[in-house]
Amino acid sequence: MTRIFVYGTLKKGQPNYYRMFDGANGKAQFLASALTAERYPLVIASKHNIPFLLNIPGQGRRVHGEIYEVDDEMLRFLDDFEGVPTLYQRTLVKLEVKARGAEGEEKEEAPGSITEAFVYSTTVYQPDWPSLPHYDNYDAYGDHGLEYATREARD
Ligand code: PCA
Repeated sequence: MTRIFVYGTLKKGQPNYYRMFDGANGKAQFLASALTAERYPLVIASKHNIPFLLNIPGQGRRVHGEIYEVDDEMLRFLDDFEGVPTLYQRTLVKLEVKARGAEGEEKEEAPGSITEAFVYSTTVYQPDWPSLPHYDNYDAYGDHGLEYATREARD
């Protein structure tokens, strides 16, 4: 089992959430909501309006998201879906737990505690991306108006 922190389209209510709960892809279980211990630029970029957490700690804002525990099958599915290692790289990130789910009974998921999980971040980006607007809580349907192009909608 592996813990991943999702901050983009995989969060609850976002366009790719259902993929984590499609049994054909493996298993996922919600552990806790959390935010990054450090600041990172979270930008919406590319012609598909994809959210990217740029791996530049200390710039941007602390980013809110959700921690899930996934099995090896789901981890392989997500790595493939997120285009690891070209589009994103899966890196470890330090997190501050906000609230845990009913299942998150381990001590390390207590609110306020610092924990660690994998995140899909990137060091592969266009020179202007760091100066795009920085978000702290991605919402594909937010008033930024940058509509996310689902995988199926891309040409
Ligand atoms: N999917 C991953 C990375 C960005 C995205 O849209 C996530 O939600 O964390």
